Amino acid sequence: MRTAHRTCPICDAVCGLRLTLNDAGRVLSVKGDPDDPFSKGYTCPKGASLGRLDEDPDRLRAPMIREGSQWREASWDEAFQVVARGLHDVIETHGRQAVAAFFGNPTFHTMGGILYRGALAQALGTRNVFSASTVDQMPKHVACGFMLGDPLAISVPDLDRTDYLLVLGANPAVSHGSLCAAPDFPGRLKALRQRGGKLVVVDPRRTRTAAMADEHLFVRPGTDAYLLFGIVHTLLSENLTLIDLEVNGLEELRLLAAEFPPERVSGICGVPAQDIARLARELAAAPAAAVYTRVGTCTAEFGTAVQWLVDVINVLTGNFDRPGGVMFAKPATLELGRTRQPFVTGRWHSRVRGLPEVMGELPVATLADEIETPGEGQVRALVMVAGNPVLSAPNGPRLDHAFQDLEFMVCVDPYLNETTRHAHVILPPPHILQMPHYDFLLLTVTVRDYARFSPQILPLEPGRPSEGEIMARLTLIASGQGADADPAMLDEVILGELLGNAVKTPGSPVEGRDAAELRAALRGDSGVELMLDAMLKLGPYGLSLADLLAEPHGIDLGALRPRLGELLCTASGRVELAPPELAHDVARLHERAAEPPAEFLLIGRRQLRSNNSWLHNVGPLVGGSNSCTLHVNPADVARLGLGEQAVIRSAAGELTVPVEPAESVMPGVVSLPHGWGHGKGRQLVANKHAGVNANALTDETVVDVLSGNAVFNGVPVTIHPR
Ligand SMILES: Nc1nc2c(c(=O)[nH]1)N[C@H]1C(S)=C(S)[C@@H](COP(=O)(O)OP(=O)(O)OC[C@H]3O[C@@H](n4cnc5c(=O)[nH]c(N)nc54)[C@H](O)[C@@H]3O)O[C@H]1N2
Ligand SMILES: Nc1nc2c(c(=O)[nH]1)N[C@H]1C(S)=C(S)[C@@H](COP(=O)(O)OP(=O)(O)OC[C@H]3O[C@@H](n4cnc5c(=O)[nH]c(N)nc54)[C@H](O)[C@@H]3O)O[C@H]1N2
Ligand code: SF4
Ligand SMILES: [Mo]
Repeated sequence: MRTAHRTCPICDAVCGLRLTLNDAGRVLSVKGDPDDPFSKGYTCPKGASLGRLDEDPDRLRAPMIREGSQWREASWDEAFQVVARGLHDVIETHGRQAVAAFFGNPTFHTMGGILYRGALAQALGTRNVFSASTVDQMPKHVACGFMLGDPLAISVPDLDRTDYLLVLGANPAVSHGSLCAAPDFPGRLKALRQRGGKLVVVDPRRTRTAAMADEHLFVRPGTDAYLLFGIVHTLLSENLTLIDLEVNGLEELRLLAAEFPPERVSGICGVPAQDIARLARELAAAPAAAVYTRVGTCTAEFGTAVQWLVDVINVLTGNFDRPGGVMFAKPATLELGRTRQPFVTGRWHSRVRGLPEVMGELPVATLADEIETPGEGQVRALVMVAGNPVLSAPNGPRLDHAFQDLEFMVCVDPYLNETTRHAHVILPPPHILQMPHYDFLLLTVTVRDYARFSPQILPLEPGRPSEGEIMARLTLIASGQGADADPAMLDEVILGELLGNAVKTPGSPVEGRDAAELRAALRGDSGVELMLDAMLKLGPYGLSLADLLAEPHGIDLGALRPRLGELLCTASGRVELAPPELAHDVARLHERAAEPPAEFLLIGRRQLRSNNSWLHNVGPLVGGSNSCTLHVNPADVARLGLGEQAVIRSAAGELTVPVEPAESVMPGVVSLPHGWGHGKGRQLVANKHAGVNANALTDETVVDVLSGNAVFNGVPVTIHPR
């Protein structure tokens, strides 16, 4: 028996785990790590199942090659040869734009995924880069980009010190938080109330988070921007603002908000006018308050407008970049990707629908168009890393169909599932316990500054590449260096660039030093660890990998401190309250307000034991409350005469679903969880609990215009008895 420690890689909460293993390396138990200064022993049913998940017999052990409908295991050398040939043939015949890449959500939860994603996309040399960002948080980036100049400057609510938290479109009691890393989010919410603070939840469902709150308000799906404008209107018209930052655009904002008094927006969003005005007054009066919003409003038609107005309110009430309000984490690693160039979108456009590029990528909502539409630049090959868009992207069934037409597809994925079944080659990453772990992304959105590294717990089998090596070899193939090129070569290029830039950067801790000497001093057992060591040494705390190894439970770097001055990089040097792009988008709000509302609106729902599409193959995590049912308000069940099943139709498709009457969902709204619709892959347990694909109903032709983000909430549907 031995004990090992590791950060859970599944969701954004970064919980520390304590595992016991037997001598053969089998996991006997998984508990929260009580010595982790950030998560303090907290864990959830998914973290506790990490051993079961990792030992899943359906996890692929060797690369898989498909010939026609036949799959066979192959050696790594053969698999990379086939990838090299497949990509080469498409690039030779059709050029580099004919190759697309998709990076799914787990890419951002592994070291290999995050560290090589940029290099792989660059080596492919295509503009057809897609990621889970445009089915998730792209509106947040766009709003931060226009307001602060930096799309990565994402603030988090200062959960442990706030006196008033307004949550819209997030259910952290179930999701455990998103773009806000706060282990034991539910406990932190309880603590807020225990210290006399107030929690208000705005959601079309009475969620678990709403049940913990002082107050819950139903809002009509997709209308939060109106509600928030009503709050802004009240703050400005009642002179409740307390702006303590240099801002621009206050007068433009005042003009825009003048059109949205609470009395008007109330009829659109369904929240009583007096409640809207009261929320504004309470936010202004609280000693410290924060407004927090996530997936429920990002994946909606006015996603970017909502993210903007949330931060406008945080600024107007004097709660931006201050303790108890919303603040910015200061991660231990060098902050990459901060170019300090003015934020722009639309540097290129998608070929078929002309949708603007945002942060170097195009919207997933148009991937099927790019594959199906003939012409110069048609996508004919796909490199898919850690994604299952057949279940997770809008109109997934259309993608399911489109993938059949690809001349070549390679997936980096542990499973043969609904998406990877279309691949010609699947390259499986190692077991989770064979991977070292550091949360480059999530540690930039923590509610306390914190760092923790988890070394690999079990060794790799001889000849088995790490996820980083798989990504490096794909990158080398994409750049034309062939299937046999040494991944260490790429690591040296990346490290050389990192250090080379740092020694030339004024103010860097290594300014003027010799890059080769710095390289020689790096320590780590693999490329990803060397990169981590470098980024820690270039980071603001002067830490190293050795320092993190010496503290296996993680290091608390303290409560968040104000740091907007370091991040703000708008051309004006001020926080932009009414950036022209966002002000312009307000016209869309006026247009939509004039349209008659749909009879039913579909929204999503996350389930405690799920994580998007990929945990349904673990026995203890499926069944019972974790089933794919349509929540319908009992009044609507009675009015429509629904029985056990209903037929639900949208502009995109139709499904027959089991009905679960639920008081928690507001009348006129129905809720279906995503990530289900299994049955076509090799996942025995998931196939027995198949459910239906919610994204057969979501419409890929509708996006949040500024960000290109998919719309999963507020989808007009009709419901019929079956
Ligand atoms: N209707 C609706 N649709 C939604 C949402 C919604 O709320 N409603 N939410 C959206 C959101 S927020 C997101 S983030 C997306 C997620 O959508 P995707 O990014 O497509 O992610 P998943 O569906 O979770 O699929 C993850 C894939 O990664 C594989 N995988 C798991 N671990 C690893 C690993 O360590 N390495 C590699 N290489 N692969 C791994 C899994 O087997 C699976 O195939 O779904 C979106 N889709
Ligand atoms: N258990 C579990 N945890 C997860 C995941 C999972 O699949 N399962 N996925 C992970 C991922 S990838 C992410 S991005 C995060 C997301 O984490 P959260 O952002 O907390 O996502 P949800 O739990 O989907 O909460 C969204 C809420 O928005 C509500 N909503 C829907 N439409 C609207 C609207 O128009 N207005 C308002 N105000 N509310 C609306 C929904 O009812 C729901 O309660 O969760 C992560 N954690
Ligand atoms: S809350 Fe998230 S990070 Fe924590 S144990 Fe559960 S799945 Fe893992
Ligand atoms: Mo997500």
